[in-house]
Amino acid sequence: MKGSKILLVAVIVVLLAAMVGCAAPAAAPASDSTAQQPAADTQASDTQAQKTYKDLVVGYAQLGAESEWRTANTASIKETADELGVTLKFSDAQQKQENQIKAIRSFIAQGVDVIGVPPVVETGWETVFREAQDAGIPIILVDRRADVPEDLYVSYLGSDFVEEGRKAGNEMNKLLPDGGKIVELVGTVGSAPANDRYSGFRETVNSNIEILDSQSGDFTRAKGKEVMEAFLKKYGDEIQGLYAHNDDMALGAIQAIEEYGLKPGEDIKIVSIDAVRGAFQAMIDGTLNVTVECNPLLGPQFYDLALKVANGEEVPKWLPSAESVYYPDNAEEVLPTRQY
Ligand code: GZL
Repeated sequence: MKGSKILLVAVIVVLLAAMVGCAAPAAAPASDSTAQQPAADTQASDTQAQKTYKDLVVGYAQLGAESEWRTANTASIKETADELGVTLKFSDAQQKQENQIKAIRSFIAQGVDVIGVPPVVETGWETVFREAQDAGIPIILVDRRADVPEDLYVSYLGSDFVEEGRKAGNEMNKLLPDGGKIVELVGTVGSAPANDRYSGFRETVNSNIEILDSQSGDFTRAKGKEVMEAFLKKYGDEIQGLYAHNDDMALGAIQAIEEYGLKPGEDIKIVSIDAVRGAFQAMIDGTLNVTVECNPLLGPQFYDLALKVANGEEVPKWLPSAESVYYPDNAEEVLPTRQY
């Protein structure tokens, strides 16, 4: 009798507990590590793991301020961070790799979520990129590639420089259909854009176009002028064309050609790359014949990538920029629309 009474009381207690909803979730056996947490807790932990732009901290190790292109790239990175509410730690390496490496180490020490870097040259990055990997901080290559194992960076956001070189070669062929002799102003020695624009151009330029000389102007206007002065001193009016790896060097060379007494854009046909505002003005002035676009406004795409990476989402290994080619015939109409 007594036993059945106890059983009856136990049944009533369980039924009462179930009715007032206070039954605790079934405790998982200690050994079962995959036990489902209550829905509410699971949702809470997922939400806590997901970052938003406002709690994203990014380090950007900018390479320098050597060109109009770089100035526009820096503006895009900084302005977009402000618009999105991202905490940006920014450094300018004055085109020195050791300064970029120092900046990356500083970002690692500060424990940023993601590091963005446009490597000034292709080589010499494996050690510091591995330090970032060991610290669990993903690297996004922006603008320029680095010659490192693919597992050391999560994605590359930037142009196809080889294709830009191919486009430049095709444009030079159109400007010198019967062939001719040209000189080349190369970008920063060892940089991905210089290496790739050099090789891409040679894939498409016609064999009746002879490259008399090829020297680096380090992507700057001043150096571009200086090297063009030396070319003119050595080859004079033998030069019929110039291939410049960026508009800043082309604009410096235009100054040198005018000071020498020849007409840039007429006596010497000029093909350049970037499509900065200064290039459009030169095409309006008739001193530049064509510019191949290379887009520096990478801020929005960069932070979209950075947030996805910080939240552990899959991203493409390469996100190529969409780019065009611009000519004098509509330069006046297009110039007001250009953002850089
Ligand atoms: C290309 C970029 C180059 C530009 C130059 O993506 O790295 O560096 O073409 C700039 O103007 O200095």
